[in-house]
Amino acid sequence: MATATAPKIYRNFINGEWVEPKNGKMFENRNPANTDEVIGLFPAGDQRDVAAAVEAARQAFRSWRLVPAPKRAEILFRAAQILVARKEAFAHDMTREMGKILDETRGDVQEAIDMTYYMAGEGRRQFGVTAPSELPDKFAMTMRMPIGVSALITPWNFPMAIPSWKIMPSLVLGNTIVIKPASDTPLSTYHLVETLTEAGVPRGVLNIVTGSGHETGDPLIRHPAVRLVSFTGSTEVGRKVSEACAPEFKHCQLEMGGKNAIVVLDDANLEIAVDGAIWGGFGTTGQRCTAASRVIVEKKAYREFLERFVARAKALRVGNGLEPAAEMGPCISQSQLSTVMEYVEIGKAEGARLACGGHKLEGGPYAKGWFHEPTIFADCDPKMRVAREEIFGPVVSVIPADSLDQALEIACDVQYGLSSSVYTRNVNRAFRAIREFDTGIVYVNAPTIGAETHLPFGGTKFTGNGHREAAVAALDFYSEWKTVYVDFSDRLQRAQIDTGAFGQVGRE
Ligand code: UN1
Repeated sequence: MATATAPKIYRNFINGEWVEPKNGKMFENRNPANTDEVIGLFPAGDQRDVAAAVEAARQAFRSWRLVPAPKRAEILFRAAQILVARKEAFAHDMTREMGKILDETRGDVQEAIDMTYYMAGEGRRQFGVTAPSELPDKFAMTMRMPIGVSALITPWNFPMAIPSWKIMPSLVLGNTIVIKPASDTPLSTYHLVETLTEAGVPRGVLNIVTGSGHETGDPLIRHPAVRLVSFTGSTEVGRKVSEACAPEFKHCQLEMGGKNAIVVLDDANLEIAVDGAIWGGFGTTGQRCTAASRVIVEKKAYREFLERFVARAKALRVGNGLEPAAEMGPCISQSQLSTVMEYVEIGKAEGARLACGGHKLEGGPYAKGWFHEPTIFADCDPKMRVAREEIFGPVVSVIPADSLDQALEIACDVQYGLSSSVYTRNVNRAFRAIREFDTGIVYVNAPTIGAETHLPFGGTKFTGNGHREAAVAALDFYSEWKTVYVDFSDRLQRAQIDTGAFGQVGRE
């Protein structure tokens, strides 16, 4: 396919230098709204590039870990300021490579700004605890230690925000990094790495390597010098990452799939429930792990909710995300569009009622992109595959429920547990839902998307492996606690055994 100008060539960033991959191979990054447009050529590296990047990070760790955390944080502050200044340009580039509309890519860059400022603040807040020892003239305290080289594997749906969730806590705690961004959206991660480098991150501390999961991601997480792996992506790949980390007990944090539900109760304000279902289901073309891909509606509200929801979905303007009128962009790739189309067929075959959409968009402004109509399946049975499996596209399944209890049971009866939502004006029912939802994030009267950076992010069951990103929670993943006892008694004192001058309280 033709392009007007020669595409820009990007390189890996290893040990402070922009370098070509050892094998000289490159891959294309194309605009999913207009596949004639090549955003750039990026290195299709292999394990040799990975090895060089890990070695740079290993060397750099020796000095970076000794830089005082408040000084590391100052670099993050500067980086956040640069991101603010370049927000519009970075958002524009992100829409070109990822497809989501400009409002959303501005939000993605803003989320990176928020996380960078937040973690910069943490540089002066790496508090441990001090505690009295049970023995006299003895003191105890805890402090955070960096872990070493961290390998970060990031997805294409939040190409700057999610890398920032992982890079910022890792850096401020004194770890060094090799990041491998998704091949569909490497440019936004480049922008972030460049920004941090400009802000003063020393050579070798932050390295970026692009390429396929097989050729670069896999050797990266398996490299013996990597001590920590953070991965966001599918549950299927997450399991492999987990298995690869297990033999060497690498710290491993996984953020995986979702099948998030909005529960609309009879007493809900239906207008805001519909607003929420539209934004939660079709925002980012449904390509969020937090997407509201199910809406469970109590029976008295069912007909009216569905009617309004379908009318709004039909009216959504699909188009190139750079156009101000567009409300929903394309799918990220041909294969993602094919997955969506396959699920439409699956839904129809299993008897879900196609209430709107169901086709890919063709011709005119859609001719060169991976566009699909906003699609709603109505009257779904919770056992249907479209109501249980993550589709990661603009497809929402609406499921009727007889009662609050049944709605909550349906909501929890999937393998994932990321986000959930309830629309109600009854405080008792809201608190019952908050308690019963088996997810890491719960919203009341708001959709399942929209997490903020100063609160923990993550999910239960097949969504995660017990860790949380963002907020103070991230600090616990990117550091180890060191517990320190200082005995200034000038004699041997035995914990649990020597009771000393303080008697026998509570002992036989
Ligand atoms: C994701 O979909 O992987 O809460 C992340 C949200 C965003 C982050 C989504 N702040 O929807």
